[in-house]
Amino acid sequence: MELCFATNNQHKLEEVSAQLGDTFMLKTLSNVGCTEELPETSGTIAGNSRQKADYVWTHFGISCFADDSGLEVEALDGEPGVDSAFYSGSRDFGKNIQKLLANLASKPNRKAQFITVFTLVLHGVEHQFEGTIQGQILTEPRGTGGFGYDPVFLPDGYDRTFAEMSIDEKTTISHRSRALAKMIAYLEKQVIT
Ligand code: ITT
Repeated sequence: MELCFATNNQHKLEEVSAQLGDTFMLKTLSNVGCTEELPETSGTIAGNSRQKADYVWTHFGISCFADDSGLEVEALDGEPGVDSAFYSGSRDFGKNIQKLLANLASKPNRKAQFITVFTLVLHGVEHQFEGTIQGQILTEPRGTGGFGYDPVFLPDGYDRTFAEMSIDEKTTISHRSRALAKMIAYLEKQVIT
C-alpha cells in the first residue's frame, strides 16, 4: 500500500522509515509533487496534525499521514507544546534549547513529556494515534544525534538522552514510535480484513 508521509522534517522521515521498514510504500511530499509549506495554524498538536494530513489528501488525493509533535514541560504549564518548533521565534534547535533552559533555570521540577499525534487519512477516512514518553529536562545538552530537544531530554529509566541514542534505540521507546506502532497495528488490520 502507498502512503505519503506529510512532513518536511527529514529527522521524522528517518525515524519513521527505520520503524516501518518495507511494510508500506512510503512516499515523501516531493514524491507526490507537494512543495509548499503545510498549514499548522490550529493552535493544538492534534489539530495541526489533522490540518497537515487533510491538506495532502485534499490537494493530492493520496492516502497519507502527518505527525505533529511537541515537548510539554510541567513547570512551564505545558510549554513549549504546540510552539515547540518555533519556541525561540525561529526553527533553530540550539536557540530553542537555550530558551527552554533559561526558562527552567530557577525551577526544581524538570519533568516533561514528548507527545506525537499522527493523523492517518486512509482513502479519505481519518484516524488519530497518540504516543507519549515521560522524562526529565537536563541542565545542559548531551549528545549529537537526533534533533530538536533530544540533547536535553532524558527519558525516564534511561541514563542517556535521545541525542545519545542511535535512531534504532530512540525508535524502540519514543513518543513517535509509540504513536506509529498504534497506526501500524490499525493499518495491518485494515489490509487483512
Ligand atoms: P513537519 O510539520 O513538517 O512534520 P516540524 O519540524 O515542523 O515538521 P512539528 O510541527 O511537529 O514538526 O514541530 C515539532 C517540533 O518539536 C520539532 O521541530 C522539534 O523542535 C520538536 N520535536 C518533535 N519531535 C521531537 C523529537 O522526537 N525529538 C526532539 N524534538 C522533537
